[in-house]
Amino acid sequence: MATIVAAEVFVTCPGRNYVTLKLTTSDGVTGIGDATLNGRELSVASYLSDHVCPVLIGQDADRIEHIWQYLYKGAYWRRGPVTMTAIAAVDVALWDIKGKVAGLPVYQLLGGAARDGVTVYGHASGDTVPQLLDDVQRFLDRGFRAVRAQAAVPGLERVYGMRKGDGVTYEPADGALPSEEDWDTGAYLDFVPTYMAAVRERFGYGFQLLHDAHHRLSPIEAGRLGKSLEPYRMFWIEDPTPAEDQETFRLIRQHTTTPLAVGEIFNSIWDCQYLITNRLIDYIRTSVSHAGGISHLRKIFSLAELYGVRTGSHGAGDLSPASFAAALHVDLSVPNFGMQEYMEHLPGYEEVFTTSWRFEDGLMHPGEQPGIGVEFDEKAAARFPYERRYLPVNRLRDGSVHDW
Ligand code: GCO
Ligand code: MG
Repeated sequence: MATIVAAEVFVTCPGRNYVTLKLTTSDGVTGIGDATLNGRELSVASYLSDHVCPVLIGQDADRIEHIWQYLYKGAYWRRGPVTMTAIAAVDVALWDIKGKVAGLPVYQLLGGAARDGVTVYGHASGDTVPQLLDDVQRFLDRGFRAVRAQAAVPGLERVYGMRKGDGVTYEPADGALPSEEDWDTGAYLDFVPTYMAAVRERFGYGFQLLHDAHHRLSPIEAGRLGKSLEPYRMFWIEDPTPAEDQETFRLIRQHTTTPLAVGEIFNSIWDCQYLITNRLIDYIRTSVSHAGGISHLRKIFSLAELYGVRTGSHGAGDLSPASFAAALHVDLSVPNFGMQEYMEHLPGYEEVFTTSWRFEDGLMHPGEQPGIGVEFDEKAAARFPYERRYLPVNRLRDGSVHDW
């Protein structure tokens, strides 16, 4: 039996903050898991190093499900983003170790590849419609089969989803205190259909088109957005409402056939149960690192499979490469995979993380390296100390705080 002999937490900022858990076994095998919670990184780092790492020492590293249950039930205080991100990091690190011990990539341990590759969508954005169209072109030129389109809304200063400057990667967290964005739902609802029309007019229907409403709409507004986008045959609209009141999805469903994807801020199967079992969404879009790791995500996806709901793993750049790789292993192996976000990471990550995934012809593959296929260089990480950064706060024109 190999026991866990070391559990270490690293917080590093190569371009953006990432929290990484590294476990070492008595056989000298190491595994890593992502514990990054954007804008709240240190709370998970503390949860792990102050409360989880001490109880891991001496546990049998082979018993992934047992350790998951020990951390979930044993803490008494359940669920929530901090707890579930910490448990996810342990879970992924243990799957990484199991893969290395077996000499197999994790997707093989999950049943093998159910498809040749994982369809991913890229993030196109623009301050103007012509800029957005150029950006969509850039992704299509790179071979992407699916593109998310977001454009700045005329009259609003700063809107979710816009890349800054010439950077290739969108990054919402900035500022040592929260920056501010402004919002006007009416202007947004009028504008989005005009640029989706422009995208389809220029590029046609030979690729999948997606959009993220980022929790800003009421149910009836979400119904209106979905209806107005029907001519452009969206693959999905994502997070139309904050999804706290899940019964309201019935209202959205009554008004539109545009598919719905929800779940990036959900943390457990209990957050997903109602939407899935009532068939109120088309894609469950939870993440490996915020929903309890590979073990728990697989349960969510299996529940979804029973109800004809497909998967749509969250893959923002604020989930570290360890998290993204873990998602690819799950995506490749589950029967009901739908679509994986590939936001890409801010330049700088490759100084700290070595990855083995590959992108070819619009599909991604996690690679054949044993474990999750990501290595973490802790010496390099030490060169990039933590920098406090926040996600923005969003306000309506009258100054009230709105969902971001
Ligand atoms: C997405 C997400 C992200 C989040 C980010 C917050 O669809 O990728 O909405 O852009 O805003 O993960 O940290
Ligand atoms: Mg989103």
